[in-house]
Amino acid sequence: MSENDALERLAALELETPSWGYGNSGTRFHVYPCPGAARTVWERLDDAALVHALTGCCPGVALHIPWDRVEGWDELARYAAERGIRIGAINPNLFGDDAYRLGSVCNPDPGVRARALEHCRECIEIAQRVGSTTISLWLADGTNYPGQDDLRGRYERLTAGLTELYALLPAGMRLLVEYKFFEPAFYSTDLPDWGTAALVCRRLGPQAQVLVDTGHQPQGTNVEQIVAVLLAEQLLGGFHFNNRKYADDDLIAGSIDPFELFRIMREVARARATEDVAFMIDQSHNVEGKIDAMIQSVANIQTAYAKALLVDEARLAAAQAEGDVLAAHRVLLEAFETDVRPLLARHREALGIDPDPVEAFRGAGHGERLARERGTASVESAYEQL
Ligand code: RM4
Ligand code: MN
Ligand code: MN
Repeated sequence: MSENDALERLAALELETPSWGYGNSGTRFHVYPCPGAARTVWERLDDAALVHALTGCCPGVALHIPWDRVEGWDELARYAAERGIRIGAINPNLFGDDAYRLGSVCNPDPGVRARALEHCRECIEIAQRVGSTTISLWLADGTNYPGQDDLRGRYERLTAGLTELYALLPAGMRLLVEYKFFEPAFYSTDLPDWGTAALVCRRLGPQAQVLVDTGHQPQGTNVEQIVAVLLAEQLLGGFHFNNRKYADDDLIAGSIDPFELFRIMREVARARATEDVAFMIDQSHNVEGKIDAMIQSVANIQTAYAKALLVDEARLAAAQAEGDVLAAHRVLLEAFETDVRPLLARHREALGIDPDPVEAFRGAGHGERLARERGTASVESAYEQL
């Protein structure tokens, strides 16, 4: 692809950042408060707007309900618009309530299941109020011990609950179904993998699609192959980008394994899928800064995508057809090894932003300013945050 075509495709890539990535978060061991971290949803929107201003490609911010609940949704949507951003995916929270000890939509108690559905209904209403067309659903449902509950019974409750939820979706609204193979449940998870998520989405209908969180796969999983198959089946609804080393670590995207991110973005580039897929970041930074780490993630995803766009498709197809295994592999490596910094600098120049948005954030002293304005919040418990 020519540089100009690559620039055009790059300009079409929009990434949504998560409100929960801007507040204090930690592990179950401790939360180290970050000076200047956002304390309210309004401040989280301010930070998302700053990320957009510095990167030029993050106009959406995802909300988690009830973490981001406000009285006036119209006011919140207006507040976002005034800062040049919009509210993106609405994430129902079906794990942060005592009632959900044994699950939400798969709970053996019909009363708890009804409560979970009512929360989802409210989230759909919120989405409509703030002009969002995406509900992003992750269930923490599962069991910890063999025999704790009936696996088939739970699957029936899952499909019945999501069928009810699907029926509530207005036209034009999508339900993204996220899977994760373990945690918080350690024996079985009700939506453990892409296959189960895809089966459920097929059952529900075209408004339901799978969400691939890059940190939610067992070690060694070929994530790009999952992406390729879901794209082929028109079942890929979106991504939650982050990186992991061991589990659902939520580290900076592309920090541990940039080659994997490149391979994933290559499938996206090959399918020309940037319009139909929601590209979202799902990270929470515990020991690094919040905003610069988010910007670094955005830059890493753009870098991976730019490299993916440079794959010489004609030479690759020829090598594959000839069965020249090494030549085909080397075509991919050639793109991965290309220095795309000049290309990204051109892209950012055209937008009128700094070619290094992380340095721009740091050089302008935003971190120090926010620490002065907001101080350092005291955080009582990790459990109250994420
Ligand atoms: C989960 C999952 C969800 C996210 C929560 C906070 O592991 O990734 O997408 O909303 O964490
Ligand atoms: Mn996620
Ligand atoms: Mn996760």
